[in-house]
Amino acid sequence: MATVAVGGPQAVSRVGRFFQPVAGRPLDRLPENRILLGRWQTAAETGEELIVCRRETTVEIHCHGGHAAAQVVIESLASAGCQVLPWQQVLAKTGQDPITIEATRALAQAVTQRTAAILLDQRQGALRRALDQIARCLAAGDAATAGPMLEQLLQAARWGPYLIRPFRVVICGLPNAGKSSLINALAGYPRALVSQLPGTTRDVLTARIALDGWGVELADTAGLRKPSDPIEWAGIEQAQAHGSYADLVVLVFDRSRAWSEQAERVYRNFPDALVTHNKIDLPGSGIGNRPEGILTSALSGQGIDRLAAAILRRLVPRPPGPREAIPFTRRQGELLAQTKEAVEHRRFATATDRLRRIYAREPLHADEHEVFENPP
Ligand SMILES: Nc1nc2c(ncn2[C@@H]2O[C@H](COP(=O)(O)OP(=O)(O)OP(=O)(O)O)[C@@H](O)[C@H]2O)c(=O)[nH]1
Ligand SMILES: [Mg+2]
Repeated sequence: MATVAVGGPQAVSRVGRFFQPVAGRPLDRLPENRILLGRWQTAAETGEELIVCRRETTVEIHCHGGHAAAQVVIESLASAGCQVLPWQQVLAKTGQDPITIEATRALAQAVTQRTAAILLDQRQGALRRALDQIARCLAAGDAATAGPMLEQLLQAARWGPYLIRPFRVVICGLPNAGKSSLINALAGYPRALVSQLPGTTRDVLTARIALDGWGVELADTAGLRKPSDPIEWAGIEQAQAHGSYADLVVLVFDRSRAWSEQAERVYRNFPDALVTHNKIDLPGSGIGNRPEGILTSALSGQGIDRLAAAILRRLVPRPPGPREAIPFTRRQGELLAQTKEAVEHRRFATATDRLRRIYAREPLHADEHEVFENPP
């Protein structure tokens, strides 16, 4: 669904030029706050069926969510003299407090239902309540209580970016270890190209999954070896570049092959990686001096649940509790850090000012509502 809101004294008459209610009577004679079915009639065509609802000051048009369908409605209204504004801009002018505005904006980008629920909690006051408590401590000059509360909020702020973008997990390893197969097994559908020829994956392919309600993007990479083929080499460089911006690297080794010097080198290159030994359905070549790791078979599905659980534990070691306060924009995080620093220096007036900026209803600067940034 797409929703187009039309506001202003002419809203009903402008919408009425195009909206043909099935009820037959014109829009301005139909009651407010009722869902009205009709068609969007332009000079060029009888458009699609849609729903209109008259409110006291606005008219809402709910149409098909496809870009083209919404565009027809928007363009016809523009041709009738309406000014087209993106919803973010409209939202900023509603006079709501900054957290509500930021949460509404972020909700449109929530990656999963779980992260949407967390953002909804913030919109409904979880963050505001925590800030209120801190503000009361600051008013009483109680740095001993305010300090740890601020610290806790700053810790929680690390989840903020992942409410609107997935965690990035890069799967690396030697050629033919089963990286692409493992991605397919984790995703539950064949996303990545699998073949018995080493060096099959050349570009970085990604698959989006959800682990316990957190968005996770799995990036498949070319096997890490020095090949003669320049195209493959480009893929490997990409893999390494990907590894450096990943939230987690999963290293995949072939358990049916002996632990080699090459494997050891790859392992040493990624000291923080989660290690997986794959192909456990095949006769193993012994444990050898292999590092510890999760045992999987992408083919039989053995150990895939354990791998998924291990990835989740590494990404979200302590999930936020129900209705926990989570700062979710960079602006909030920065202001909290400034508040904490001011508290540490016992500058309570500055601390109060910085804290207030996070959620004060009236913007301190005229353009403050315009400069909200999403998390990095
Ligand atoms: N027996 C067995 N075979 C597997 C397993 N995982 C992958 N394979 C096979 O190993 C071969 C290589 O698998 P891929 O998933 O393409 O391996 P890769 O690491 O992505 O390979 P490159 O992209 O070439 O680096 C394919 O023939 C797979 O079917 C497994 O757990 N058990
Ligand atoms: Mg592959």
